Amino acid sequence: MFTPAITATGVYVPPHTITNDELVVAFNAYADRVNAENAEAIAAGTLEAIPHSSSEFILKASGIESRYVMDKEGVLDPARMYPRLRQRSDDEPGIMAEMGVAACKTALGKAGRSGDEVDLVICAASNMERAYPAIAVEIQKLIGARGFAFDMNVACSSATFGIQAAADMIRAGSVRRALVVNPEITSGHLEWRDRDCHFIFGDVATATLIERREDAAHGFEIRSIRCATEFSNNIRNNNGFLRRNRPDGMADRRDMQFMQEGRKVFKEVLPMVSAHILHHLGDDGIDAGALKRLWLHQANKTMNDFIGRKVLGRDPEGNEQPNILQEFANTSSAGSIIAFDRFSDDLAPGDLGLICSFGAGYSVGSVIVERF
Ligand code: CO8
Repeated sequence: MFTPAITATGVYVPPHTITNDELVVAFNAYADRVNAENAEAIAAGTLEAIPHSSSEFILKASGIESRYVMDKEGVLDPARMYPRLRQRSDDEPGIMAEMGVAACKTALGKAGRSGDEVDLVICAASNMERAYPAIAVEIQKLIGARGFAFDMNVACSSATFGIQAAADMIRAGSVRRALVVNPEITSGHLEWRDRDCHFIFGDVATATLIERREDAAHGFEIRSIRCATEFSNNIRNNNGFLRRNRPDGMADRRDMQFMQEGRKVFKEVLPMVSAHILHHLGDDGIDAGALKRLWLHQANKTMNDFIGRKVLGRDPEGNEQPNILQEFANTSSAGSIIAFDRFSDDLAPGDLGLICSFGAGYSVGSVIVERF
């Protein structure tokens, strides 16, 4: 048996930023336009007018100030409200692979490794741009990796579940060096025309390099990993390969994009995640007070404040539980890895930390790491 370790991470940041104010201007223009088109029905009381969104609400309800996107113009066009992403030919790298490769190259560069030293690539994300061939196999080819590659989807928990799969294979000796890649184009499956959620998500790609501890001079030893799932319809997207078989075929249906019961998610996921982390720590004989850092999933600031308080038994201080959601919004599986990437260099050998992601499924994954 070998000991797996995270030896580097990489983050690819998309080229465009959308602030809350820009988003709200576009949404309100869309709402005014639809309301004007339906003025008669609204006046007759057969249709409800779409209310305006507000930057104040977004910041207060979520802590989000801006988000990165692969295309800004299409998202902010009130007549469109989704990204304009060029259709690539089958001979060009796909957009997810391209974002993922950029994150992989950063991670490999930090660790002083080359692509041909990698023998497993897992592309773990909340949506894939095509059914097959796997995005991971395309990334494997583009970085010149050996071995094998596959895709997996556990929504927001994809990164930690991917780390578990890779770490277990490294532990068992079936692979030596793995990249877990999380290219998230959430702008493609967010419903930008829905006031309740139009502000939640952003695009990004992250990559996590996992090696045998003995192969690296420094990094974070993976002490243990715990994953759990419990079925819920409260975060759901019904799009899929059976779409054209439905009675209304390719109709513009709300349930073909991200849907959630935000309040219920809040209420149900918070106790599930806090209990999950505390059980994981308890099983490993680690006192929460020994944790130097919590790198949590980045969905909502109030949610993270609550989990931090529940786990540590007090308000987190300084950078104990860093948030990046104010800059990136919710980037689904990538959020906790961005936080880890940005806020882990200062930890000293022997320091313990915990990466935790949670979301649709429901799903929750936690990784206890120790700096060396
Ligand atoms: N502007 C102004 N007012 C608004 C807006 C808006 N944009 N939106 C809602 N309001 C109003 C509502 O109408 C409501 O008014 P009233 O009280 O009169 O009914 C009031 O504001 C309060 O609304 P809410 O109760 O909905 O507001 P909350 O305080 O609950 O905040 C949140 C909403 C931010 C969505 C919050 O509930 C939340 O963060 N919930 C948890 C979210 C979460 O963690 N989800 C996880 C999903 S991520 C995941 O698993 C990955 C899925 C795959 C990725 C998909 C990518 C697209």
